[in-house]
Amino acid sequence: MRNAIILLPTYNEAGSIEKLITILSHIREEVSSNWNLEVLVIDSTSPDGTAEIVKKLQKKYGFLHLLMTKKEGLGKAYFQGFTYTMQHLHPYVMFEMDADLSHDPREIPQFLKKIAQGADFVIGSRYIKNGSIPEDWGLHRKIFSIVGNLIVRLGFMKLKITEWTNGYRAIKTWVIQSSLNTVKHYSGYVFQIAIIDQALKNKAQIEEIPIQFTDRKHGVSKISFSQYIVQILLYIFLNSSFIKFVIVGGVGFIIDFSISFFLIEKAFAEVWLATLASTETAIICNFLSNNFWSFSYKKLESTKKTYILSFFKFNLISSGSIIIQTLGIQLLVVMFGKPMWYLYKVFIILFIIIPYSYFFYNKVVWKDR
Ligand SMILES: Nc1nc2c(ncn2[C@@H]2O[C@H](COP(=O)(O)OP(=O)(O)O)[C@@H](O)[C@H]2O)c(=O)[nH]1
Ligand SMILES: [Mg+2]
Repeated sequence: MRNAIILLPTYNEAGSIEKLITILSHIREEVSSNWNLEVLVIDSTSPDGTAEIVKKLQKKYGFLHLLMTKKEGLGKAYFQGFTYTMQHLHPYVMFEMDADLSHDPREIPQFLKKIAQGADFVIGSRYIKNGSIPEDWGLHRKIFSIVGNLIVRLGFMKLKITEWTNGYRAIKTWVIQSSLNTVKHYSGYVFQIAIIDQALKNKAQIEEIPIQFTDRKHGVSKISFSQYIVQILLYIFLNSSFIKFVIVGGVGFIIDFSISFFLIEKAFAEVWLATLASTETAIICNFLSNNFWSFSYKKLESTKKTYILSFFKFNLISSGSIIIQTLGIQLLVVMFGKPMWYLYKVFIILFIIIPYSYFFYNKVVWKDR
């Protein structure tokens, strides 16, 4: 029988913890033919006596564990909870779950079903079909949550994952193990985003199921999205291979342009020769920067053969983008006239060249293994 451990971080959840644990005891029965479900409450010494309630319940429920921590935020509490669970409770899968009843425990069996079917990481999403956020949320809270998740999706160019910030998830132990050293440096929503990002980089199979998020009836929220917005943007900027790829492309353009300019204007080289030299230099720079920076987590095997072959493919993809750009811009000039050529160029780069190159780099050169 495999162990599934539900981690419940609490800070002042005296109003909901007993009800939640009672429901969890029923869920434990419900899934007992396949899973041994246990619960770990990670309480950051709540002044409202949450831990006392848990201690009282422990007399009744043998599956209930309690870890006391200092008040150092949600990320730290989860880090300590994961570490404790792996040391003492032999988990096969660990759940992140809020203790304020915003996350409906009756959805747990669906998470477990996905895990049993082979997923490594199941995200409870409010933003896929049949998922929901509370209707009575204020407009600013709705916007923060929706736009926030959209920014993360686009920032990482991982459009399939719709939910990055909400902490209702089932994660296999190996996934946590392989990312804990990195994610422990983050807090709040950034911690939640970092876990998904690291899991993707470690090639975990991630799936989403719809959840209905309900507002807490007791107590108050301790984290606000706006508080973390700058850290979230910073995390994306420093960790998204898509953003790095865009930066590399931009630098490549500057290199290409500068060399051409120098050779043509100062060294009086033939235009075609200068163009050949500058584009190929930019391609080499891009290839190396992408390999060692943008896609460093899946960088090429360092054998001569792999390098030469991949570099050849990279050149082909780059030549493709030159052809697309040339033909595209000519087509638009014929259709709409010449004066706006620079707008066409920007448009083609943003909406055709960037998606095209990113797609083929990921599918042909730096393949997800
Ligand atoms: N142990 C611990 N739990 C926390 C801390 N901050 C928040 N939590 C818990 O994390 C869960 C989500 O927090 P909540 O304030 O409801 O955030 P929201 O749902 O995003 O508004 C709840 O169960 C909180 O009690 C903390 O510093 N330590
Ligand atoms: Mg909450």
